[in-house]
Amino acid sequence: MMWLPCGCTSKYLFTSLSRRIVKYYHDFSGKSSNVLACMPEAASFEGVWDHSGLYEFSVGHTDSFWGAAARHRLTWISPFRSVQDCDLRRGTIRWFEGGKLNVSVNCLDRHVHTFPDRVALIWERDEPGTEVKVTYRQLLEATCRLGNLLRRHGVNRGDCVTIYMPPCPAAVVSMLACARIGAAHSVVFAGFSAEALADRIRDAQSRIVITVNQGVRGGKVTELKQTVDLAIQSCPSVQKVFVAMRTESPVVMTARDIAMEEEMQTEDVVCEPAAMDSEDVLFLLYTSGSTGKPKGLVHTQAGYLLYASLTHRCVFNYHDEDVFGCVADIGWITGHSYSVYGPLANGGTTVLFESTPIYPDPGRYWEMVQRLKINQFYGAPTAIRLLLKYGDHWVHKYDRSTLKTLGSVGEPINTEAWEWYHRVVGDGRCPVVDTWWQTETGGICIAPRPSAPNAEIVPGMAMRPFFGIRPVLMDSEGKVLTSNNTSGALCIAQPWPGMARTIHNNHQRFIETYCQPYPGYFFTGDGAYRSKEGYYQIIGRLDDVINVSGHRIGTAELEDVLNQSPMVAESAVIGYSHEVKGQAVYAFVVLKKEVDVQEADLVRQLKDMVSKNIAKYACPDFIQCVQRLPKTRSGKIMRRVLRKVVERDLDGLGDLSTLDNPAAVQEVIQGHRDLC
Ligand code: 6R9
Repeated sequence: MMWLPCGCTSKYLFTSLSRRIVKYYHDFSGKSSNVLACMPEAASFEGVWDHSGLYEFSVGHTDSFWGAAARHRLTWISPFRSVQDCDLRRGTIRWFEGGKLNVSVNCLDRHVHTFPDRVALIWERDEPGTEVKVTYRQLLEATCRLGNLLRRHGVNRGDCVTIYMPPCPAAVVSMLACARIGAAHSVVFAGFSAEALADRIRDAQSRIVITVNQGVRGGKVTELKQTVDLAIQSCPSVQKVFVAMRTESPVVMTARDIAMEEEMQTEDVVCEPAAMDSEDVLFLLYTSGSTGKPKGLVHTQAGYLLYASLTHRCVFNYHDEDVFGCVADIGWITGHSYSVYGPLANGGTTVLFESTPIYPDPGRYWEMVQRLKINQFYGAPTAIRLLLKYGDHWVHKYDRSTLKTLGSVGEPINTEAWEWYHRVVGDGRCPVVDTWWQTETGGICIAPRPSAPNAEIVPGMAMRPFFGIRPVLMDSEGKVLTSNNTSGALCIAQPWPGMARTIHNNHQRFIETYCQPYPGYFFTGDGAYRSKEGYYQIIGRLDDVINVSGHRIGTAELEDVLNQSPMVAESAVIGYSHEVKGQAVYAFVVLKKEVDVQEADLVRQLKDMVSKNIAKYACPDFIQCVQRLPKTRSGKIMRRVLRKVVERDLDGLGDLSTLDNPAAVQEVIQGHRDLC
């Protein structure tokens, strides 16, 4: 293969490329494969009669396609003048300019008019059987109350509110209340440390942070309010902390803190929605890149919402009154687009999952599917791999007959996990949709069935581009690869409404990361394979980003933390393939000369530092002390060599001629043998 992605070493991927291709056909909808089923507005497109026709139309007549979709799917305060004004070379992306709308009105008010008592949210709390249902009417009322409260505390249009909360209705209310009054939100995953939270609050310059007293997950309580207190010691911008109560445990409240639910009670249930421009900011979401600090990707109002809503409807074949179960945390883009914005824009019923796949036992997901009558289940391969180890009986115990579609996201799904998901969880009856996308793309870009319910599905492949998405593969010289059965760097050739607009406070970095590597194209950072049939399979990252259980971690970010230890002179971090997590972190550290420390103490201290500065999931599984790191003559660490050593592929070490210190490699090999 020409493109060997440096971040991706998963053995699963390479086996899946060469495996026997099995095709599955389903007719699960019971309806016809009428392409208009998920997109009635396409009736006005001349000459479109099937899925591929609609796809061709969407990429060839972009303005007509997205213009019709935007008029049909969104409720506008005033209509847009132009569909798009984009230039990928310059990194300027604008959709639906001149249009005004309010995202919370699109997610709430318009549904309250038609079905006020439909359940919008099912909060699946940590203890099974204690779920809480929230109707559209209730959600709108709470959103209005909080919108008014935020306004009363001086939050203005354009401000950015940081939300540090686990999945719960109060978190969704917080997101929608921001949208209601025109403030942007930045949801920070509640597993992040105080340091990581502080970095994000400072970057966003938030005056308000919203949190809960405590989090509850997997039977354990975490002190989230305390983490916020610690974080904001280094965040001078923060003036107020709103505290919602997840548990009954009181927390210390200072003059700066506001008891959120109590104060909301005194607010009006009507809150005038702000008339937002299509391109005003809806939210920032921080994600790791290959260099420097995490970047705050910016998503705007109309394009993002439209894209989240159409993908949710088509990719999962979501129908009115279905119960949609996305188990991602709202701190990630999957939670934003498919627990909150997509389903709510579609008037759907969406599950907010607070627990873990194995709490109180490995039957949790399927017991929940039975109890909540979930129709679409959307989860991560890492959880599937974990659960299949516990055996089929945990699945068989529960009735899963309501399931219609099974989704996968976050990382490549290996064949074994795919087969198990399909055969055991879905009883061989439900299509498995492997959905490829990113924080940057806003919504799903490649998935097996963008609309046609009977299309064939190849296991472990994301397969087909969604409407409006034109994927291309590039060779190492930056030329477009036109043939099939080839791999290359995955780019997208034309803008789409859901794509991120910029990096908060750093448009230059946006241009350098996404627009400059292949001028005129959006570079995804991933490598992909295109099969003989023209289907796409994602191989993994081409940059120094590690994907641990579907969470992105930059190697530079981790090295930065390790290098802060007074004992460490320098470090190099790589990802290696891991049976359950997909990838895991392996760190090499060079200690300072005078340091004398027991290895076990060192490892404990460094792991503590990573948990404190980033999050627990980012901790290295192995830390190896070395005298020196293999480097090129120009001083660059040869991570490729380190990766091969960890993968025990000593024959694949490749060209070592540029190596400055050949003895370093032998030493690394010996140390690795001793450690593992
Ligand atoms: C949605 C999300 C994005 C990165 C992406 C890629 C990996 C996501 C995938 C997948 C293979 C899939 N990724 N989905 N790899 N198959 N179906 O996960 O966003 O957290 O930004 O991560 O995740 O490497 O570039 P995000």
